Amino acid sequence: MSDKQGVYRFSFGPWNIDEGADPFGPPVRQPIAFADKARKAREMGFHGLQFHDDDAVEDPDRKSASQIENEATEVRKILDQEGLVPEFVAPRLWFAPETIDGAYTNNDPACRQYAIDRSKKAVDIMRILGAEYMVLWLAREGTYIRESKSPNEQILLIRDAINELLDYDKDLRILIEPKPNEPVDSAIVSTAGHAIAMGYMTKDPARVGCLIETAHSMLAGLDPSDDMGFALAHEKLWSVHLNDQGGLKFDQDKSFGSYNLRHAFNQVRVLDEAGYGHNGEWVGLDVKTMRTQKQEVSWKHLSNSLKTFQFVLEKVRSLDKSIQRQLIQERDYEELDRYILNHLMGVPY
Ligand SMILES: [Mn+2]
Repeated sequence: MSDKQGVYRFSFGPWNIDEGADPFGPPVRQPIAFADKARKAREMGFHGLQFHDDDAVEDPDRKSASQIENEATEVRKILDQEGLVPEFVAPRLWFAPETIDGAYTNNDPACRQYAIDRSKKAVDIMRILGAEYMVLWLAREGTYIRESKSPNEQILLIRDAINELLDYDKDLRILIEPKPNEPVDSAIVSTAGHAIAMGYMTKDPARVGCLIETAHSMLAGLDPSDDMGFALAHEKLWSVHLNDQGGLKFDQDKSFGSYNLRHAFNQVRVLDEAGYGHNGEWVGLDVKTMRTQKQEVSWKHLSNSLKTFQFVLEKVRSLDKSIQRQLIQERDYEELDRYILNHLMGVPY
C-alpha cells in the first residue's frame, strides 16, 4: 500500500457497478461480468470486494450444499487471481416471498425460520469465500403500519436470531448496518445507537459491532461523522460505507464528497484521528453509478470516490493543529470556520 493511502484498505460490492434501473425506468446499461468487475477493482486500486450471499451464489435458496460450495469456490478463485480479499457477506433478507413482511421479525414463524436458515447459508458462503465477517442490513425489520408489529417484540426477535447465528459459528462476527427507513417506513434498528445497543443485548457482545453508512446517518437526520465517533467510542466501528446524500431524499448513494465535501472531510477526520484502519478496518465505498453514465465509463464513481478519500485524507493530515487549538482556546469559532474553509479550498490562510 502506498503512503498516500496510509493504512486504509478499500472495498466495494459488485452491485456498485449497476445497470441503472430505478423504480421509474428499466436498465440503461449492459450487465458487466463479475470477473470484469473484479479486474476493474484491482486496476482502480481497491483491495477487496463485498458480497451479498447471492452475489457469490445465485439464488442460494434453490442450491444444495455442494452446489453452494462449488459456486462460491469459483468466486474465490477469481478473487485470488486478482489478489482481492472478500470483506464480508450479507444475507439478502429482503427479496424472497418469505421476507415480504420482514425476515427475523416476520409475523409468520415459518418465514422467520426461513430468514434464519438463509442467514446460516450466508455464513457457509462467507466461510467458503474466506470473508472476514457478516453484515446485517435489517432492510424489512420494521413496519409500514405501526399496529402490525410490537416494537418491543421485534427487538427481541432480532436479538434471538443473532444469538442463533452466533451459536451456529463460534468465530462469526456480525456487523449491523443501521438505516432508518426505505424500504420500510420505519426500521426498528434505525441508528448507530440502536445497532450498538442491539449488540450489547446479544449473548456475545464482543462479536457484534456495526457498520456506519454516510447516507443512512443522513437519512436519520444525523451527521455521519458523529455516528462514526459514537461507534468508535464504543469500539464498535468495524466498517464504514462512505458515500454522499443530498439531504432527506431517497437513499442516493452518491459519490463520496459529491454533495458535501466538508461532511466528507469530517468523516475522514474522525476516522483518521481515531486510528481507524490500523486493525485492518475497511473503507467501503457504497456508491451507485449515475443512471446517465455511459457503459464504458460506468465505474468512474468508484475511482472518483477513492480519489476524493485520498484528497480529503491529505487535507485532514495537513490541517495545522496549532492554529485549530489556538482558535478553540480563543473561542473564535467563526475564525476556525474560515480557517477550515480556506484549507479545503486551498486558499492560503
Ligand atoms: Mn445507501
